[in-house]
Amino acid sequence: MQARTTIIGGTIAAVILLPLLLLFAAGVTAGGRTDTADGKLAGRTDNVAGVVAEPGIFNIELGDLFVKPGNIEVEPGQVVKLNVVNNGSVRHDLKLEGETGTDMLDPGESGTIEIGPFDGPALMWCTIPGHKQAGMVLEIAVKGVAADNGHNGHAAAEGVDNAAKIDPQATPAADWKPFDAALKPAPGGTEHKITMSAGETVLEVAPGVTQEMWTFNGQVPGPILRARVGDIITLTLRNDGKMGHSMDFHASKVAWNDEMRTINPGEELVYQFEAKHSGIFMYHCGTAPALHHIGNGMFGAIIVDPPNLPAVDKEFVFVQSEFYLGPEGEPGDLTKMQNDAWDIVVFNGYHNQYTHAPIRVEAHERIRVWVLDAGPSENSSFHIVGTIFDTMYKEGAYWLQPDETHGGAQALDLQPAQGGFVEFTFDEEGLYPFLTHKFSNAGKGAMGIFQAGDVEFTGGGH
Ligand SMILES: [Cu+2]
Repeated sequence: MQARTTIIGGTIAAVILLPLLLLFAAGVTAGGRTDTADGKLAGRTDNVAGVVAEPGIFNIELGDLFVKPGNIEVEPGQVVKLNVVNNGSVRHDLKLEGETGTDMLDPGESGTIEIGPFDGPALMWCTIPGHKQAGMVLEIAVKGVAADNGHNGHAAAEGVDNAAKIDPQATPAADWKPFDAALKPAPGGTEHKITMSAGETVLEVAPGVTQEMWTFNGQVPGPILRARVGDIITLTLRNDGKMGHSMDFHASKVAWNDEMRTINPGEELVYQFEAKHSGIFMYHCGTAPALHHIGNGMFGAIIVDPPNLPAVDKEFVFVQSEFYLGPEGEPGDLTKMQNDAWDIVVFNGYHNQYTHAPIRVEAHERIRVWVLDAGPSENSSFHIVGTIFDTMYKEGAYWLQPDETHGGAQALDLQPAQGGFVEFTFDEEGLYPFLTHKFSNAGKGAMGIFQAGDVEFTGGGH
């Protein structure tokens, strides 16, 4: 009987959780666009989602992340009524050409709108960023009017590359400040109260190129946190943005449906955990499509020091990520994210950041560099030209420490959401480039320079 109970429990859990998990992963699938056949079928057989008997009235269901039916056909010149219900677990709306339509609907909420008349095809979509690209689109066709006459604008827009462009020769403005890679020791005490603000912030990602990044505390990466094994972290996350956001600390062991839940604009949650394991851990927003939120900058690192971590002269942290540029000043492109088509790869959120602002150290200093690969989808092979790592720590374990074998490591290899550190010295004064040794990415902005000693730096290293 015990076994049977367990199986039933598991089945129930699967039934409840599967839709939620699909939502969590929705960013990596082609999206939930309901096809024509499904829409028509729903219209004939289903009074919840589809066409009801009365002419000009349509029942439309919004879900995570779909609109059902995905298309309707209206009479020419007809004003139609849409009864829209949000059956999803996060907020959605449905607006004609993204402008007029329903209010933002909470889960379970519904609204009725009148739109039209139409003389040609039109599109409605959910205006929560990323949801349209994930498939939350309602296509409106007009009887007797060809669907493919260009009024639509949809297919045309997809074919145009209006993404912001990187100029590899450009240099930052005089008032530009690099992300400070220097790492401070963990703060004293064993309890750390942290407040973070989730939101959207237009940031420069390369000289003269800005994107609307989705951020923790308005920066990419988010704040670098540091603690010791056994410390208690209490985060208050406030959503100051215009869409739902959430937090997922990889350094924590907590229930996904509680601490990691999405909060709406204006809401707060408290996320408390004990740092039970050491390492450098990613944190990120997990709100659907998580790919879009991470790919658009909502990540950071928390370092939990291994016990007895030796003192060094200098410590730095680099968070590697890829960006998928949208139009200037707008969010990153979810379709590119789904296709692994990144435009730039960066350390600490800025194209070639530390070639523009080399990191000053001294020869013979012992240096520790922590590296996190935040992805969302690309690996890192962290290498420094001109030195060898005598210590390498990756994903909670030492891979290499100095001993009589004189072992040396040349690259710290990381997959997305993995991290570690390396230790080394520079034996001569001079310049030491660092990069991901996946060279195509080094050429896309994942490069920087250590300047050891008082040497002249003329810039660029070309
Ligand atoms: Cu988010």
